[in-house]
Amino acid sequence: MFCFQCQETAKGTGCTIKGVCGKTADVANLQDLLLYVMKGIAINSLQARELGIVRQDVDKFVMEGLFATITNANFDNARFVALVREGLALRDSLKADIVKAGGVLPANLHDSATWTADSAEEFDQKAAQVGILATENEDVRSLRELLIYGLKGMAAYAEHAFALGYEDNSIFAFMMKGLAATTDDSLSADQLVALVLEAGKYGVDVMALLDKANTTSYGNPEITKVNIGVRNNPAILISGHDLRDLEDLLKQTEGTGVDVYTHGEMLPAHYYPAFKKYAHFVGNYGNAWWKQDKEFDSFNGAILLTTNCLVPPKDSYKDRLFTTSVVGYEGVKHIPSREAGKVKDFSAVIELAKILPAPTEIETGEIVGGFAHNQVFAVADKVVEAVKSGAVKRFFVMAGCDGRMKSRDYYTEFAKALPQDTIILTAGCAKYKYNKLELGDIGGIPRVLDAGQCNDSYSLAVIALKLKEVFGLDDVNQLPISYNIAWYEQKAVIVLLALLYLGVKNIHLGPTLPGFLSPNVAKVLVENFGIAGITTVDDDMKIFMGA
Ligand code: SF4
Ligand code: SF3
Repeated sequence: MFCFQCQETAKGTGCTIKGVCGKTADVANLQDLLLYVMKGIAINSLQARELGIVRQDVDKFVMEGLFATITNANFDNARFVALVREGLALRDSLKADIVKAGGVLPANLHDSATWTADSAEEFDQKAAQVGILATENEDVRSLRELLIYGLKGMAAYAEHAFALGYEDNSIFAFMMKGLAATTDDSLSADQLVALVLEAGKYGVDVMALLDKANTTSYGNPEITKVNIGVRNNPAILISGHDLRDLEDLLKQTEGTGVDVYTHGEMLPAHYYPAFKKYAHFVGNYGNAWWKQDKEFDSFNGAILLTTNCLVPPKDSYKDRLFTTSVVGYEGVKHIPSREAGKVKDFSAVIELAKILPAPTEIETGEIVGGFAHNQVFAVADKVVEAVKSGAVKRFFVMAGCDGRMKSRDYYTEFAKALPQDTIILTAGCAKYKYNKLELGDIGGIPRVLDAGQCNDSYSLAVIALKLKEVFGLDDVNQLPISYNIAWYEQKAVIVLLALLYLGVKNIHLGPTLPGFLSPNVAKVLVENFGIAGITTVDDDMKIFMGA
């Protein structure tokens, strides 16, 4: 195996024996093979699209397949074997459609579009030849992988929008174009860089689509105090990013005596008006994903993982854990997908929850959030006035991911060290590094404004663009906003590419720069966009505050 897609990759260069995340070599290899098969599908899909053939089943397969290979989403060997088989069959039926429509399949089709097999042994053999290291030139490899990771993040957000009935053919078409491009040896490094930046455009589009899907379905997030204590009822803990799953679960638990709590990235669900009406939607339990090995233990009840980040479960709670959608783990019960027009059936989760004890309290109090674009615009006058009067000197966008590494304590210390006249704008699970600190407020504006999940980083960009307009500036970089972003997995990659597309410069990325950036590709990002890493809190503070 070789995988270097996340921030915790071994030695900062690549996991080669087993993933730091717990992914086995078998699963890593099958994920590589699935990606290879999807590249072949993409090549055929581009030709089919030219003939006017757009197959939703194919687009959906690629979207879900990309999502399934995201860090901490799926560790289930058998699931990937099945997906590879399904992918090969879909690819061949797409080819048949092309021929039926009068198209001629090119004689020199890439191997990914022609290779076929059926047995797990053949899959293993092929997987060993088509991984990341099969691309020998390190800069081409770096750019191809950067593009693929952007596509994975894009696919994740597209999937959430899709679950709510929102889709955009141009986003699917770009996924196919991007995947196919990673098989094209004739592309120059400059052409690959252009594709990576184009991914940023579709990153903006997909986050805008998801924002529309979420706010149309559930209303605009509003300022909300979220309880972090517990009640004395049996309960279900729901984690991940899928709001549709939450909606189905809340409806099915109503009146059953089972409470529902959020964990990790599901916390922002409390900010939506549509979910506030459920009296049994009690609060948020615990912190970011990587603390689940302890927090799932003390929660005592049933747990539902709707998306990443799943950590290989401990035996102490494995029997109480359920996965759904693209998430999977061998030996953990899986809730099947929703049939068209129906709700997902969570009765197995609910029935188990009923016979389990109530959660053990691990903290008490409240956290405040709900500052997505609409809510911030509602208090825009106050914000603008605070900037004009000098009460607010600078905003710090500290969105992104949390993770296990001790070096991430930097973000807690950075938040504490920020001058009192600064405000943190956050989104994603990165917030857990400072959202329980008492950082106070400035004239009633909290010093930590949480816009929501990682995909709601879009909201932060919308807010920045609005401020640019209000202050009559030509360039978003003239605003008193600094970007100190934490990353872990591939959704953060598409958020980063989206920010670059919107023209944001001088983003600091930590706790370490991606291992998949070759020195030359890193140089391109530094020279063109001012991307930088982090150093110490003191030194970085001087840079950010212009001292
Ligand atoms: Fe390693 Fe991260 Fe890949 Fe897991 S996802 S195998 S930790 S690089
Ligand atoms: Fe967190 Fe996985 Fe990235 Fe959605 S839950 S931000 S790490």
